[in-house]
Amino acid sequence: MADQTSAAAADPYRKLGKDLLRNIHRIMVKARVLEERLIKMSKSGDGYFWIGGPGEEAFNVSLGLQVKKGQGPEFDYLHLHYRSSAIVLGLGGPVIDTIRQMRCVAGDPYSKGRNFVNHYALPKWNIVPVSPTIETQYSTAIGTAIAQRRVETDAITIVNGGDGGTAEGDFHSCLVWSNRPALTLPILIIVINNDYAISTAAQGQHGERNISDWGKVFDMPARTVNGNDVAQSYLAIKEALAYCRKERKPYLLEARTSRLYGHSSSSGANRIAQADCIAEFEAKMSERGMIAQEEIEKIWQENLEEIDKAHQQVKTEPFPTPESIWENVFAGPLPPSYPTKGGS
Ligand SMILES: Cc1ncc(C[n+]2csc(CCOP(=O)(O)OP(=O)(O)O)c2C)c(N)n1
Repeated sequence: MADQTSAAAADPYRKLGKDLLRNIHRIMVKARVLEERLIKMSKSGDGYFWIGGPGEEAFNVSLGLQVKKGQGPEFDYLHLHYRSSAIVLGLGGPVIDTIRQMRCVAGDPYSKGRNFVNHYALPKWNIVPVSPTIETQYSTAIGTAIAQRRVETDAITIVNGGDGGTAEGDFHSCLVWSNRPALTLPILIIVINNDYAISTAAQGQHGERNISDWGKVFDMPARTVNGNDVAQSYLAIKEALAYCRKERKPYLLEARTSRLYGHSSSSGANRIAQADCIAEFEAKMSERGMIAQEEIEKIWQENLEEIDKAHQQVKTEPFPTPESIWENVFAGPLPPSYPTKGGS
């Protein structure tokens, strides 16, 4: 009996508690329903290219909920990649704005209808523009982290990206710059390892056993976790954030996840038989009596209705005008001397 009681007390799911877990679950479902709608839009011609994060919800929602969100160096900076919708929903971002970016309407607040879907940019929450060029976010992260060393704050810089991209120099620049003893940087360096870079399998690239092993070179804290597991993800993120906030040093966190619809619409975006973090989470919550089957079904239904409504709304919204291409760019309109179509 005593053993059973101590086992229950040690259970990370019980430690996190029913209210938090139910909140995480609701946002994970929202993220999945949103991504599946985006895929449908891409396939039905109601949007264009799709790339996103189905399979990363357990880790990403757990992260989004723990960010210190706001604008300026006293808040966390986010240098994200294109599979981060569940992080933004975890922060409280509305689903309709991602649908706006998918349909490329003028009201898309992240790029005014000009960028790929899931390419967020949001000054009010320090979300630095997501780049389709992979891995550059690990370089820009250095800049905001240096700024955060110059002010009295516990805020940090958070960067995420994929396993394939770690072959590029930007990831290693981030490790080098954040570990200089003269000015260590408060960066949570995240790598989401889904085993593939488009169609290149991990064995085709990685000689290191774990990507987190790169941390050994710098004698920095580093860990690999099961990113499909909510409790493991949430607690690992909590520990890593606390370390970076207090020590003003970097932490390398690798999360192993699924990639449930393949790389992008370019590879078909069809469902793949891999571990599904939401199904696994629902089973764990049910086993512990934290949620009933009817409630689970209701949450899926409510989210479907919310997405439907948002999608219908976005279909009524205008596309950007051709002239607006010159808005929000560093360069002004073309000089009069520039040869235009049919001109000299
Ligand atoms: C600098 C650069 N090189 C190549 C590409 C083409 N590209 C787009 S996504 C991708 C794979 C990235 O794989 P990974 O880093 O594992 O992230 P995942 O897509 O699996 O999340 C590549 C090579 C690119 N966008 N940018």
